[in-house]
Amino acid sequence: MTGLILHHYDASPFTQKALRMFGLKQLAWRSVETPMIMPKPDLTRLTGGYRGTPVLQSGADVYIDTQLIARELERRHPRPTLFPADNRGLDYALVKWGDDFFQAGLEMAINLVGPSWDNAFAADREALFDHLSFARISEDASHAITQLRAHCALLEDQLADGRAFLSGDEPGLVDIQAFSVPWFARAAMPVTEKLLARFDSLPPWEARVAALGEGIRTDITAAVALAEARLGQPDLSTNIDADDPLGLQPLAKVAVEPADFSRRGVVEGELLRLTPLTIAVLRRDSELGDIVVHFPRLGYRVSPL
Ligand SMILES: N[C@@H](CCC(=O)N[C@@H](CS)C(=O)NCC(=O)O)C(=O)O
Repeated sequence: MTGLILHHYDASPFTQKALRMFGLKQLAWRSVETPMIMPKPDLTRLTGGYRGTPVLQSGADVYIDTQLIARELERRHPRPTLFPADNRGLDYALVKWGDDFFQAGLEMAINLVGPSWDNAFAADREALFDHLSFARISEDASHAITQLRAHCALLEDQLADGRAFLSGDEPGLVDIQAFSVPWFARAAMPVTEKLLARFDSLPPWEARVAALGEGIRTDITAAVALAEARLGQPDLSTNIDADDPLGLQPLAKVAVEPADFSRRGVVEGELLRLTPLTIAVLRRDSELGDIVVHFPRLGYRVSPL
């Protein structure tokens, strides 16, 4: 069986993106609930060290990051498309805008909700987001809130002509990207309602994106997912872009890690495929056998070992 399995917890804004992708495409998928903090032994057994949320699995293929999850779902299930206005490159580029938007929400949450986090959760997030000084972040609280509001003002502008979705009549990846931050801000921080009170087009648009749903979910255990990884047969072909600036050879030993805003873990393996937009690495796991871990290129660092 090589159906889609998502490793996640629902409170994550990035999980919400994956759920709306399943919803837009009306896909059936299976859910493994992960812990919100380390340790996550089942997830890191599968990924080889990546601990972020969410992670998509299909047999012995593991897809890291919602950017790549979008790409893989679109490849497997092209209709309905995530790109209704045919702006594929631009819409993927907006993933980076989505990350900036998330940063504003994150800094706001650390300020407003952080003081009520229990010690274990606070310590985990401080290690994860080590580019932010938790002790000093309150000095910049108002600034973070202005940034969140500015991003929301862009959405309000885009929706001001009465369109249903950001690109027009149909929902797409760009709506899913943008939706997750106001969703999280409203859910976690009551002050958000007042901050966004003047942005009238946002709530009905948010409701339309939420109404995409999550496709058809079935809960399973991590043991079932790991058993499928053990039985799976990933594609072991190699394909390295001859013009790639890193000049790596097929099966070179590499480490891959996020080069963006959080320390979500390093994965070591043998390089199978490397293109301008994707990375695939083979892990030979003592319990699971051959696992191929796929990453987006944008925002991920590949280092020779
Ligand atoms: N660029 C990644 C970001 C994922 C991310 O930062 N997820 C957060 C959850 S919202 C996370 O990993 N938190 C720590 C954890 O779940 O262990 C993606 O799009 O998937």
